[in-house]
Amino acid sequence: MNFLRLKTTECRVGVIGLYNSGKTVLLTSLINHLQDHDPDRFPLVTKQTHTRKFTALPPDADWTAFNYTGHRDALVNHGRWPAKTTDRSQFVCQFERSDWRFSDCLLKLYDLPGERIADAGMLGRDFTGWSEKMLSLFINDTGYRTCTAPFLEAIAKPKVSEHELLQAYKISLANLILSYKPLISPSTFLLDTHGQAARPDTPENLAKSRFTGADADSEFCPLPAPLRVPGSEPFDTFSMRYNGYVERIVVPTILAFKSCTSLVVLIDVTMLLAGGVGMYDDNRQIIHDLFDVLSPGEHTLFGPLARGLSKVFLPHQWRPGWITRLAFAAPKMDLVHPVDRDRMLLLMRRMVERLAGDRDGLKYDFFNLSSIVSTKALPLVDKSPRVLVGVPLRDAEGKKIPPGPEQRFTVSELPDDWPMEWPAGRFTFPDVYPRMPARKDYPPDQVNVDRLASFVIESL
Ligand SMILES: Nc1nc2c(ncn2[C@@H]2O[C@H](COP(=O)(O)OP(=O)(O)OP(=O)(O)O)[C@@H](O)[C@H]2O)c(=O)[nH]1
Ligand SMILES: [Mg+2]
Repeated sequence: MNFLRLKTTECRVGVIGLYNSGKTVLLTSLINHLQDHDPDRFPLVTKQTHTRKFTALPPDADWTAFNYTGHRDALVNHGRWPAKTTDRSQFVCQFERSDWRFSDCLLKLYDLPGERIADAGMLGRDFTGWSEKMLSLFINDTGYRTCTAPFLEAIAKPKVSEHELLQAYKISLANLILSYKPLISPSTFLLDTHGQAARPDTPENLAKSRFTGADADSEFCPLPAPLRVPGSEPFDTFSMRYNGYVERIVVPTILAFKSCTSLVVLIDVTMLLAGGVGMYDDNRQIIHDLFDVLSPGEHTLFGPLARGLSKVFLPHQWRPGWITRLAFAAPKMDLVHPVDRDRMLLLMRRMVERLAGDRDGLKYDFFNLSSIVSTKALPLVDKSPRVLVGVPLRDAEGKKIPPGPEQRFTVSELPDDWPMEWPAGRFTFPDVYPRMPARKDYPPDQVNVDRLASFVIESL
């Protein structure tokens, strides 16, 4: 350590977002750029900022290591995107920055499987509170009412068995998945505790092969008021299983993000447009639930002054933590034509700005970004379609195909504002294979990941 660098500033940055929204790819690109830093290609605040002595460290005791090497290897040597995340993980590194003269940076980055954030509404609620929340959603929203009809019919019966209830709930969850609704809770129905994700199938088969709980012996589902009588079944059993699920799965995955100093919330505008209005509504609801739980913003007990003092005088592991910086990021900008990229930012702002604006003491900003630029765009002539060039990941039927030569393909025009209603499939942004330089110390082309990093890796 340089003798002038008397202390360490610890930055804990959590990345959250729906499944497939680009969290792991973003973290992989970010780590690559910090490790093999080139200020011209990745300016941290300015092009004059140099980093040195980058060291990867082991994760904290109760965390799985973020598989940076594996993810980068998949990209470089196999031309594949990183595998889907199946468990929460952490990447820890330490480095010096030329613009932080008296402190080095201990950076902790957090990743999770996107499915788990649908369980955020369980935190701070007992089984009764969660049941009420879910049922009010199912009853009051037309999209939900349709998908969950089997369950709503089952709970309306004068006499219904535990098995019937669970079966009807599982069919309803399967209907929600097939209607592109990401609010699937308990999330183990979509991604089980062994990291196995549900595969596309009929509702009946999904109900047979998946569990609404941690495993076959701990299933539960919401119960209506007449069935929530303490001392009766299935209320007592479901309450106990629910509490066990929250303690074992939800608390360790989601509550860890509460102690982050900065949070990156990925809003995959391309996925929301492609998925339809139901997916948009659910993503907004999930972020709302997450904000209730993670409460980003300055805590009244410690104002900005106390926070500043604690950073200067306390050893880093003693400093109180809370989220003071929030970055909303729209990823996969390279799947949108350049003429629409400002609209991408605007759509994200329209969707979530109120949620952040209502919080005191929170510094927030918006970024549209490409973690790994994997397309080129053809210029737009008059009213011609928007054409990109890249290596397609799927054929016309949506089936995955091996990498081939680059091809031209069209992508949708982005609207000026979210439509009042839109079906799944009206907008399309086809997936492509990643374009990743094979040279190990040459990080991928990115757009705005540098600006995002400058914002969330906070100095004094
Ligand atoms: N073109 C392009 N596609 C991207 C980019 N980032 C992510 N993707 C696409 O999005 C997919 C999902 O990215 P991940 O980073 O694995 O998503 P995730 O949020 O970690 O998903 P879970 O692990 O399921 O929670 C990738 O397989 C790519 O197809 C990007 O910068 N450009
Ligand atoms: Mg992931």
